[in-house]
Amino acid sequence: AHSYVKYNDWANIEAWVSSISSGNPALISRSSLGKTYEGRNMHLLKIGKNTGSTKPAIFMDCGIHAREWISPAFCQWFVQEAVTTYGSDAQMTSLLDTLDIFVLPVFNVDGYEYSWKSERMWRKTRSRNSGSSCIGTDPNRNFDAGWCTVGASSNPCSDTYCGPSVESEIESQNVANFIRKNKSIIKAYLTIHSYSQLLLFPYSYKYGQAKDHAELTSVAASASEALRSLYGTRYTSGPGATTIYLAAGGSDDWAYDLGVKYSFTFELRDTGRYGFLLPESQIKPTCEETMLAVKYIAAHVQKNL
Ligand code: 0X9
Ligand code: ZN
Ligand code: ZN
Repeated sequence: AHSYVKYNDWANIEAWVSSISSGNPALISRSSLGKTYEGRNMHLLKIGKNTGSTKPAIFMDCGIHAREWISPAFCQWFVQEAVTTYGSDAQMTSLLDTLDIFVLPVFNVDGYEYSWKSERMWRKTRSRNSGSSCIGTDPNRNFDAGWCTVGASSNPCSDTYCGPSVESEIESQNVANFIRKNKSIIKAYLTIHSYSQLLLFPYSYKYGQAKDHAELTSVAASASEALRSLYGTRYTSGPGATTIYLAAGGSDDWAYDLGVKYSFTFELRDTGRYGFLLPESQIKPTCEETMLAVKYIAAHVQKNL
């Protein structure tokens, strides 16, 4: 059965998508971005008060990388927190009255399922590679942002394989197509990973500063401070290239260069003690503290509409 304080497999997440949507028809509508390589549905939830007209929006995805289980757990937590605090929490209410938040609970569904059923440390998609017996592409090296120039591999057996071409993965295509189509309303792009306790913004494919560097630096620092205020968890924030490493083809850089100014990558808990195997006892505190950072960013977006 589904639980917010446990890691949920894909069957439980799909059941949750249905129940949370049907249980909150005034705030949630569901759709699909399309199918994955293996034919699973990329369920998308839109959370927001229906105003009868098109609202500006924030797009957030979780589970680009299969083994980062805390990430989908956060997307589920976020949706639940949004619907249960709407009407009582002034900030959440105002947010959902003004903005729609698109949540993709699991981006790399095939990989996620594989990490449950076969190989816990799987990262990539599950697509076949011609001329190789190695499986999968790193979806976060597959976007059109300096594609495969740096910090990515052209070897299909590598965990950071960039794929045979830009957006070769159907999952990347589905996400990129949706964001391109809704480019005029999407004001922020948030992508949730683990681990390392970082809040990153463009660029990662080059050392050059983003034109919004000053604003992004200050938003990321304040969001990290908000996160830390709950349990003292320390985050480092900064451009990807100088904060972790140069790595091209990421969704954050791609969204930013498309024109989505507020583009952030979260690397959730921890800093390596458990790494990807973060104990379930940390799901609740991790999600609660991350809510504060996401809400800070969302409030900043709202203020700057
Ligand atoms: O390397 C990544 O894709 C991310 N780290 S992870 O350990 N979750 O794999 C960081 C992504 C930062 N952004 C870009 N490289 N564009
Ligand atoms: Zn990741
Ligand atoms: Zn809460």
